[in-house]
Amino acid sequence: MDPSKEIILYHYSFSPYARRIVWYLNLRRIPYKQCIQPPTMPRPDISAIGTAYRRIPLLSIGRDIYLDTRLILHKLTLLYPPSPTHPSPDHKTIQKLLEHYTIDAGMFNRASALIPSNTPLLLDPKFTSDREDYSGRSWSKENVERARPEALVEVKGMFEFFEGSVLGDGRVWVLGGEEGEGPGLVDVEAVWLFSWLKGLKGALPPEYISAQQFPKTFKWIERFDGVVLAAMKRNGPAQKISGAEALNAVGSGEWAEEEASVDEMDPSGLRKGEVIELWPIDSGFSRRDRGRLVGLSTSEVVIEGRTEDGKEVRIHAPRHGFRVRRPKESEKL
Ligand SMILES: N[C@@H](CCC(=O)N[C@@H](CS)C(=O)NCC(=O)O)C(=O)O
Repeated sequence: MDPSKEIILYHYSFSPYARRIVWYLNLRRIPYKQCIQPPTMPRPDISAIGTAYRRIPLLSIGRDIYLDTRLILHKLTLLYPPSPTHPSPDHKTIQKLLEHYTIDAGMFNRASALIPSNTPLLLDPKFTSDREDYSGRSWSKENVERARPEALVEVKGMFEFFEGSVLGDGRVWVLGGEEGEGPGLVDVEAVWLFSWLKGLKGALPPEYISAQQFPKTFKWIERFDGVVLAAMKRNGPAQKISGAEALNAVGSGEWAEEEASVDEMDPSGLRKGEVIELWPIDSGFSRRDRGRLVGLSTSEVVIEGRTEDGKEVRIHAPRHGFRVRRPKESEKL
């Protein structure tokens, strides 16, 4: 790895979103370091590199900081095109549709509603009040239990869709292929919620959702988990670094990519160089990033930021799922 463009993943191990990135990096043999974060706020290592974003994971490459797994996966695919060193059997169209299905169509929210209400974390008021700030909804025991039946029905529908349609002809991976070829990004997009729920004790009632009813889907999850485990063994664990080390690497890093441009035709009317705010609109919306606009397109918004020790960074967010606007007059600093 070029030390000036070091990849650092900020995450905690039980985040299903972070696993999308961990798996992808390992399957494609892309070296990275990890800066482990606490499961709840505050996260001073992250604010130190210049962003108010609270969701996990987050990735820095040199002094570029990428928010949201959708943009992270997209950037990694661009920065590491398929090659013998970084193999990748990918299919953009299906991958994009699966990304919308698992994230935007609400499957993640349904899956997270299956975390059993007696899980130690859900009994910890520090955790539940943190997640209320993140999601804007109540995480009380009653609410968690009330949401469960409907979520179970939706999740069973997801199993049925995979068992009958996606994997219905007995294929090994979502796009077919041979077992030895390994899974692609498409499988990562498809499997992460299944794999999470399968490993989450008490999430799936066996009389309703199990390998008996969904043999192909369960086999595919096990196949995928096995390949990822083997890849992680082969690559060895990513080096863990402290927040101070991560801050130093970001501040002394190179730009991972050239400065983007601002689309003059963008209906927002925003112009390069003006101060704007950006924040996610589906969760983690109470915290906003503010900085000079550097890049704006249909796929991405980029602003300038500063690390806590004054080094310039660029913060990249996907356009989809984020709001971008001029700060209101009353809110200007
Ligand atoms: N759309 C985001 C969602 C990320 C997300 O919701 N991550 C969860 C962890 S799995 C999170 O940030 N939870 C609240 C927290 O950890 O503060 C992405 O694709 O990265």
